[in-house]
Amino acid sequence: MDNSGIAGALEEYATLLELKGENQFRARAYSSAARTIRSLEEECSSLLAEGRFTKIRGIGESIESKIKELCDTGKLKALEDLRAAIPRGLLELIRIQGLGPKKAKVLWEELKVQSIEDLKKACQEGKVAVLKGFGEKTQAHFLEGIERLSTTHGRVLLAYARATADAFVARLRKIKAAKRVEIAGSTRRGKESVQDVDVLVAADHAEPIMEAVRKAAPEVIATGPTKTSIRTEDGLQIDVRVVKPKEFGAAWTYFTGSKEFNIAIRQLALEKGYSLNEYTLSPIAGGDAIPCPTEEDVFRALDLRWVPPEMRENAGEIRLAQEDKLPRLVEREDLRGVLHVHTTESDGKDTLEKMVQSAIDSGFEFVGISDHSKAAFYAHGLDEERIARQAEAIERLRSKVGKKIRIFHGVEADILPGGGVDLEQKTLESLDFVIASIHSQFTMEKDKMTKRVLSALEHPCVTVFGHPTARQILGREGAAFDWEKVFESAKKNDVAIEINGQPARLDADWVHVRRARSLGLKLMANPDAHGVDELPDYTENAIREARRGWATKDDLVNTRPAARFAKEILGLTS
Ligand code: DGT
Ligand code: CA
Ligand code: ZN
Repeated sequence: MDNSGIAGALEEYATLLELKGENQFRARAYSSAARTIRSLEEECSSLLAEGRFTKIRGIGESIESKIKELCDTGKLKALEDLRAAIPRGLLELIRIQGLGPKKAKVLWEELKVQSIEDLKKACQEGKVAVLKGFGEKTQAHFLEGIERLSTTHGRVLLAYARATADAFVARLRKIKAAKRVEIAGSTRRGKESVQDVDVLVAADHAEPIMEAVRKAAPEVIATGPTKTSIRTEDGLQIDVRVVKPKEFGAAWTYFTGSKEFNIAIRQLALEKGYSLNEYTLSPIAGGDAIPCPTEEDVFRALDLRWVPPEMRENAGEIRLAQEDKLPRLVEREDLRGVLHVHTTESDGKDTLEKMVQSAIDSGFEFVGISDHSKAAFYAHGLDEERIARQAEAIERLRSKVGKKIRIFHGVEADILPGGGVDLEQKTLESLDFVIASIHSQFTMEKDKMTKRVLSALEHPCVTVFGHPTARQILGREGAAFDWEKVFESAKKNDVAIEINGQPARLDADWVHVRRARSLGLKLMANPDAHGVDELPDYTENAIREARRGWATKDDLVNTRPAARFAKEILGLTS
């Protein structure tokens, strides 16, 4: 048995020991031995043969004898005994976030829970909440965790992957041997959900990087001379590869993908007499590989303009790069302001004053406040009277902030299931803008849903169609309606299509952004922030999705200066 097989067996043994309720230190000794073995340069068998094993820290005689058994026979009796004694389902259970071996053991003993199905049932019957040390909150978390496992197949939201990836990359950048550390893969392309994070390192010597990566991780999935895969505390897989500095550009292009993009440019390379693989670009006729320390080196050799990662989907961008006709994608700095900001009046976490201050801190010239309307009762939505009072509060704040920022007062009104928008006409007319969004009955039949949406877009007060698909990434499918009819109506009625930056929304999605843009519709990137911590990040998310949809500065209406925005988009006279 090779090292990775041995490490895997020891890891499983450690988990099963814990599930059995063995001394924690004993269990930990096995999982730490597993980690050590994964990082070994030599095979266990040769270390054993030369009697050098016990010199390795953390591996005592009893662990050594188990390693020997695995090496010699490919099996471990003690492990097989444990497997027979402990239900397999418990190993599944601990894949749920926040559910470790200790809790799994209690669930098994107290409630006879042996599988995820059992746990789900026990939670639904409220049996978990009453267990000592569990409680309502834990029970709810378990249900959420089960839901996630079953619907996401291990994918996570981009924003979540990015946060983990950024922190990890910042750590690696501190290593002296690392000349360059960058994120690649779907995370770099800004895909809405991510399976695993790919990180690329340029270094002359890989080993110090690999060692640091192994040490940084609570779990090493696999490790070799130039590639190590780890799992972070929150369950995300990160693949780290080390390449030589002169290979970095070719490797970064390759591991950024997408796969479809790679296949297309490899074909292009062939036509130009090159072979392009993971690490190198070399002439087919023979001779040395062309050094490609940067991506530009690769693109230049192929007579291509450098393609922004968000566009690399082989969806027409390569032709544009050949013809030097790539759109100049919008950037965060192009934005002059955002609408769609909630406050504590409805379901926001921060006050009006704080949210406006956050917009000022983000460097915006204008901000639009839009709390929920009354139909969103679960979000403490505002009725006509409360909106009038909010108008007074905003007026007071305006005189306080003066020229620092222009504050628009709007609302995020529900598109009612029967058509039309929530709130009386008079109230809607009194506001600077109205975002119309679907917040209920998402699964209406297509014809009905189309009518419902059109009725809102035709309303004279509606300025923006908020999170149009109403999807929840990795959760709920988008609403079904006739997009072409909806786009036609948005154009006719001069309604902007929102690109909502909430991590689970990114809505409109890039496919519909591209279509809207090609039809010449107005687009608007909004954070849909419910707190000051969300405003900057969610704005970035919206911009990234806009870029995936090829949007330029001119496509987004909130790149206009405040006065022009007020006049041209909101129709305000002063
Ligand atoms: P993910 O992880 O499913 O969210 O998506 P990616 O795009 O990160 O995919 P991943 O991690 O499997 O691979 C990273 C990149 O490596 C991918 O974007 C392109 C490249 N790649 C992977 N497999 C292949 C392949 O079979 N052919 C080619 N040409 N490139 C590949
Ligand atoms: Ca990946
Ligand atoms: Zn909403």
